[in-house]
Amino acid sequence: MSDTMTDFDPFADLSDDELDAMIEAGEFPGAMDAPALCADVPEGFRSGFVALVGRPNAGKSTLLNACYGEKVAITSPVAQTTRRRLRAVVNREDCQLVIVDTPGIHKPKDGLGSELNKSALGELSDVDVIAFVIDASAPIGRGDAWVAERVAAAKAPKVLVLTKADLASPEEMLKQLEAARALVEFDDEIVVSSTEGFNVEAFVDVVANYLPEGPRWFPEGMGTDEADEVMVAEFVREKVLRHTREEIPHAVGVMCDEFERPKRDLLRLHATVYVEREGQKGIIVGKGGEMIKRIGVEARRDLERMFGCRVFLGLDVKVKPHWREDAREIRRFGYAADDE
Ligand SMILES: Nc1nc2c(ncn2[C@@H]2O[C@H](COP(=O)(O)OP(=O)(O)OP(=O)(O)O)[C@@H](O)[C@H]2O)c(=O)[nH]1
Ligand SMILES: [Mg+2]
Repeated sequence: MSDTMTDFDPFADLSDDELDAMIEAGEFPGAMDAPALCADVPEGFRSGFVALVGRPNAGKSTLLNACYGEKVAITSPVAQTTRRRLRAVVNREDCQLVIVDTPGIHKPKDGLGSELNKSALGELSDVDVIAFVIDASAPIGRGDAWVAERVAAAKAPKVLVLTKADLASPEEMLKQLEAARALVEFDDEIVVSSTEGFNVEAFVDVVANYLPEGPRWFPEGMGTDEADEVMVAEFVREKVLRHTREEIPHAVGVMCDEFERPKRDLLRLHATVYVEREGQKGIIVGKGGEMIKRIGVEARRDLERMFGCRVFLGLDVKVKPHWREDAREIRRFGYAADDE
């Protein structure tokens, strides 16, 4: 029997009469509880959900991308880059991980910040394994301790992931490991560098050890749970984060308001970049529109790679005062925790 899900039919050996008899006797399982189509996996196969949690900027989304093998989560040096939970299905021969990237957990300063925290903390009780991601190159401080308190209260096994190993010396790493071990009682630990590809596969293996044995729940081509329109908005927002600083990255919200495929190999997209003040709009538009043009070119490049076709991307910049304090606006942008 093959180990792919596509040609596995658990009822193939039954005659029509036998199938009818099963249905009459109520023994024929429904679609949801049928032996999973992907049940034909090697013995000892493990599968389940793994949450990446940690302080903002720890390197969670970069680790998700490294495991997935393609960029699906946006990343930047700005804290609170991730505003929505993102699930990506990572397939290996002996396991299937649904890796859940979460917003950095922090002391919230506004309505948006509270939603981001809620979204991340909500995952702690919903997953099979918690990977607590800590930056090896930044001192462990109150921020990590705050996350640690929440992680400690969760029941799932906990794996310490010390990342950005390429930025720390072996001595610094050892000190950091010691400090991290004091935060929570971990079941396991691993040092990785997502940008260098160091120990990424080892991370997958370590985490998989703590997953229950089970089938491949999702088809291998499953990808992520994010809608295409959201991906467009997020990739545009990433470019804004990478080219602006101080308060601007935090004041930006992006919405994709047009997603059309006039031809098979062409996408016509439009997104609006919202900021809170006129001055911020001026910076994002830039002198003679230079900045917004650059944002558009870079976002288009990523989107063409992701969707595998040509992309026309139109962008507008608009002002929406105080949207970060407005629960309705936060929800409209898709940044509300219970909206996910
Ligand atoms: N040198 C190095 N840089 C890394 C590594 N992992 C992440 N980074 C960088 O660290 C910054 C933050 O990474 P993200 O993955 O966006 O961090 P995050 O934890 O998802 O942050 P939030 O979404 O804000 O919570 C980015 O500039 C990354 O390029 C690594 O292993 N090595
Ligand atoms: Mg992130």
